[in-house]
Amino acid sequence: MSVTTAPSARLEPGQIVCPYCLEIVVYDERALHVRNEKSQYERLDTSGLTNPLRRADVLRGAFQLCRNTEGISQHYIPVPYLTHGRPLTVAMVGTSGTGKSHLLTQMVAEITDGCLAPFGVRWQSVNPADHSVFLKERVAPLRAGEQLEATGQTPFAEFVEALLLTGADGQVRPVAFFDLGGEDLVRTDALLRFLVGVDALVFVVDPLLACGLPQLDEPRERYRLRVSRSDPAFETVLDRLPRQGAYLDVATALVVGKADLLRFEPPVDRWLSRPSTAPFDPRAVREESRDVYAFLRHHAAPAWLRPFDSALRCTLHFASATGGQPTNGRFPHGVRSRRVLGPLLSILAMCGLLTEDPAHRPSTMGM
Ligand SMILES: Nc1nc2c(ncn2[C@@H]2O[C@H](COP(=O)(O)OP(=O)(O)OP(=O)(O)O)[C@@H](O)[C@H]2O)c(=O)[nH]1
Ligand SMILES: [Mg+2]
Ligand SMILES: [Zn+2]
Repeated sequence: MSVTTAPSARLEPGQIVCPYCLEIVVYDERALHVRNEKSQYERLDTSGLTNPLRRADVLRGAFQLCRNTEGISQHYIPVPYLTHGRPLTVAMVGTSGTGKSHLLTQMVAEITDGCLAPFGVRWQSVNPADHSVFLKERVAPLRAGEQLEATGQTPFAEFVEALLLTGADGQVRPVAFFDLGGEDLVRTDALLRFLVGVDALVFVVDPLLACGLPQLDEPRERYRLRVSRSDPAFETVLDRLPRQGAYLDVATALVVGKADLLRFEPPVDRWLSRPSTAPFDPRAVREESRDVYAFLRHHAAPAWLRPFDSALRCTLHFASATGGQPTNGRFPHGVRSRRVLGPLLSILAMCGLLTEDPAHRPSTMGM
């Protein structure tokens, strides 16, 4: 029985939920805008766009003004997000410093490196200008060994990157990633309203906060951290989301991040050294989920597993975004991610993007 219905459940063909205010939006050429060099939005008059190639190119970089501004500031949605099928929104969850931004950056970097191709998934950007900013400001510095800055607080929760993914069945879906700072994720006001319409969640467990293992004491002291019984961002987000009866019906991945810190610890060592191989293997995902579950049961307080206990569909993963610890804001030995694609593949599988035949889309997956 449904207690609260997610907005996407009420949609008719052609309708999309605004990723920001959750009102239903229909593509409307009279509300289009383009961004000028000063990053201001200007009205776009499409009546003169008679050349089909130029028209397609202009629309690819255009935005639609969302008509709803009740309790929320004026916002614009990229046109390709509205014109390529049902979007999939993904939010990173975890308290400040757990490694959400590094993990997301490496996931996107692997997608744009073509790592989803063996799984039958192709990509294109949703907005070419925003995508190139993401590559320039996040992917390139991180790959050059620079640590990314903490995500600051924001008055408006915007997705940081969005890609058009063509699934194995040939269907295109816009996939948008939200990456808020940990401090914003514990807010209970309108800023986090977008979470109510989110399709997938990636909960990032920081082993420095979750696991009392003695080999983590040295880095824990260096960062002045303490082992905690739970993550406040997990709690707030889980509390905010609508449920299907007792459970959240949102594709969920729980990731033990910074797994390089645990690389000598069985079974983490075994998983970290395994490359992700195509085709997608649900059995291997179940095995890894079981190992992560057992690992957290043994080394962390029970509340760290709450996302798994709360979600109908949840897989568990070990991943390292950087492959090692930073020193003075840099990764002196370079940055080498491990298994960052695993949680993303699992979410894409849960949302049907890895299945060639739509009739065989998985409705449930996980343990
Ligand atoms: N050892 C190790 N450190 C990591 C890894 N990923 C991130 N870090 C470090 O963890 C710290 C926080 O990383 P962020 O990605 O900024 O964390 P965040 O969750 O986005 O934090 P907020 O934006 O403040 O919410 C930084 O010092 C990173 O260098 C990893 O895979 N391994
Ligand atoms: Mg961040
Ligand atoms: Zn809106």
